[in-house]
Amino acid sequence: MIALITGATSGFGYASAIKLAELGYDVVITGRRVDRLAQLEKEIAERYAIKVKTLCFDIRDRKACQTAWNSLTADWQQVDVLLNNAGLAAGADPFDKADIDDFECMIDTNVKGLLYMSKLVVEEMKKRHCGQIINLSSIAGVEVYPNGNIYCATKHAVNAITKGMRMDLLPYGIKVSSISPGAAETEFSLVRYKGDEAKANAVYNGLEPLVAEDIADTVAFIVTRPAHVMINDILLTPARQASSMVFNRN
Ligand code: NDP
Ligand code: 8X3
Repeated sequence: MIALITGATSGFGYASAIKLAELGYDVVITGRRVDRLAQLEKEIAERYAIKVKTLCFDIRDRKACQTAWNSLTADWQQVDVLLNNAGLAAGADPFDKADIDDFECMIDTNVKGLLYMSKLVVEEMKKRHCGQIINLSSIAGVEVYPNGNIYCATKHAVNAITKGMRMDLLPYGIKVSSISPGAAETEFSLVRYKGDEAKANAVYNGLEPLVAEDIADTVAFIVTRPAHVMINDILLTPARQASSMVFNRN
């Protein structure tokens, strides 16, 4: 069994790669930070008797996705689980003040990158008439919140893509699921606020946020369902979060 995890250098992807290795999957781990890929490869190799392949590329670059995919041998291309996780929020500003470069970065990563990888992997899954795709959506794909504008739009797009894929890939026995987390403490907010630690930490003030392992556990739940069960979506929040905007902070 092989799992390909995009965005495995941090947060949900990193924890999910470890969890999938623990479940016995050989893992293909991807991201732009080569040092982090090496660190994860070492950590997995030390703990689990499975194989690891690292692919370092920018998912916004369609040719780079193709080149990375082509670098895998035919054996490694037999991916059973594709975790489309790489993504980000860039900025949290009102639409009129937000940076259009940030809009493009989010659309290119969260939507187009997910499509590039899915197209490559699906061709192989179709041949084998099986496979499972899990897309990282968000509570932001369910509810729009102020200053969330284009990030929310990308996650709404992920939900539409997930539903469309689920219908169109049904004849090929490919299951398509999504996971929609609320506030989870990873590098997400540090990236969103461009390194401003005070702003990033404030997101989780008075909450016990989700942690990456909560999402990894959700991934594990989805991939360990019996063959006749397809999880459509799992939305999970911290116990102190009831919607995108409703929190009960300490
Ligand atoms: P992190 O910032 O911790 O991890 C993001 C991962 O995405 C990194 O491995 C990063 O790798 C990768 N990535 C980002 N841009 C690119 C790119 N251009 N090319 C390749 N890889 C890229 O965040 P999370 O783990 O929290 O986020 C994972 C997913 O979950 C995202 O899609 C996010 O939108 C979603 N999500 C997060 C929530 C949260 O509160 N944390 C809640 C709901 C959804 P590298 O920088 O090495 O390229
Ligand atoms: C990340 C969670 O609420 O910041 O997708 O959009 S939120």
